[in-house]
Amino acid sequence: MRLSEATLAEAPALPAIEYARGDLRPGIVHLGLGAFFRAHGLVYTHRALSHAPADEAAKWGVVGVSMRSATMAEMIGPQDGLYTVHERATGADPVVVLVGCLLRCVVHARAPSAVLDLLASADVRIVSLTVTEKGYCYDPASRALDLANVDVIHDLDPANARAPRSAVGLLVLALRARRAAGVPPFTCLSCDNLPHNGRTLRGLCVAFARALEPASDLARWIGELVPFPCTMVDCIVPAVQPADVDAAAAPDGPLRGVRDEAMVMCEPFRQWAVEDAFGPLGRPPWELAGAQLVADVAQHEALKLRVLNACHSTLAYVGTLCGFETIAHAMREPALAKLVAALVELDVLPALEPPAGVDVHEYARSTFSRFRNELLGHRTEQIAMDGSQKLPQRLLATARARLARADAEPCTASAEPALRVLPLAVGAWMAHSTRLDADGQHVPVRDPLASKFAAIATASTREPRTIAARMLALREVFGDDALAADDTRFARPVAQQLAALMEARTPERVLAHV
Ligand code: CS2
Repeated sequence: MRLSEATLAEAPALPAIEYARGDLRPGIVHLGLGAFFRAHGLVYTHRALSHAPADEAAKWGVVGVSMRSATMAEMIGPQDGLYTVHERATGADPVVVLVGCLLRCVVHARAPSAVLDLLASADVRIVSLTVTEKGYCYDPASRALDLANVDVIHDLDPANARAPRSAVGLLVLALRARRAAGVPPFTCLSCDNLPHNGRTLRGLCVAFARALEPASDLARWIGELVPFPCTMVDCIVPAVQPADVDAAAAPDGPLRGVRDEAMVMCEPFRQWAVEDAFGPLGRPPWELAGAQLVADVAQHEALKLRVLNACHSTLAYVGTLCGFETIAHAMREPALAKLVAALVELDVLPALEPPAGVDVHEYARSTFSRFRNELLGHRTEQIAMDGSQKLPQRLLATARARLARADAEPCTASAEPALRVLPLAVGAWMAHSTRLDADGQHVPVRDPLASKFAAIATASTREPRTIAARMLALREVFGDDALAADDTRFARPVAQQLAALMEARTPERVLAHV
């Protein structure tokens, strides 16, 4: 039996939905309806509506938008927008959440003008995004709009004003239409793992508007009057495998014979720190679901990106080179558990200002405990994806902060190197990105810079210092400030780690090096 409105009554295992789905209006449009938002933002919204007065709840139905792929729409359409979230943790009973606030999922690439018209509707109060780092069409090092990006070029062409491809182009063209129609602007809510994600998104939209209409005041209007709150999002959400869907639908599975093709699996933990700056159109009462509405998310965000995400990426690259397929498997290896603990204690925390009242050592312990959740099967290769877009905020920001602090405190300079573990993490990313298989072919990586990695990997020389120098020369990742040129404290230690990892050749010897 497939999950749908019609079968709900016959699905006793599923929890009841506490609000009237039929009354929901599309108050939120979400761009990038992937597993993460289904497990995170939609669960917060679902739980908030479950506790809100009926008239308030009715304002906050959600329409999901897949920018290109039809997969999500094909999964969620026959289910009338219904899907389940399966929270799993080692040693805990599984918890199933039936989410009812998703109204439908549309495929933007199939009907961009219909999505533009939807965003122009006065019902729409918030447009949220999880389009992943590469979906912002920016330079990862500077976070400036990439005007050479093919989708940006396409969307700036007036002939394509009704068919934007990029999220930034869609937002600006929709805001322009609302302004022309006298409809107040929606709030743009980034829920991606970017530093200062709201400010970054505002800067991208202003830059796009300035390029679109250099002579008008559209860019000023967007910069001054459109709300772009920052958020910090946290929940570990592995990709769902077909076997997970089968197991959940089994007669003795958590859905007792009901099949949910759009299910997501995640850990029980989730955190959402949201800058409470939404303008007159308001927001759902997410605090009723445990979200933290704060004045400034910067320290929450820095802690999460530089502790949790930095350790995730380190385990992804070092763990893959050591032959571990999942984060939990990697964390079972004492040397790797010690490695990430040392990264946090020696490199990250000395250069981090944590949120007031947060015990950063407990935060790290809790993070590592979450990583050990064997029931998630969170694959190292999934996290290794798009490293060029992730490294700047996860590892390089810590390198810059640590070296700046060392420069500011020369009198306390110790004999120990300023960066103790971080060069190995960056070297492992370089080794993972430029691997060759037994036939001397570049091992493909999923990254916007994959072709550049392949060119570096297959160039005439495999001399580690040359590979390191060419990777460090990637301005999109390392920018053009002093970091990549800091030979003594950064470039040379990274190259030395890369050389050791390349020399190791086998997972066992990589582990021995770590
Ligand atoms: C992961 C994140 O895939 C990745 O890059 O590090 O998706 C991570 O699982 C989340 O940020 C956890 O909140």
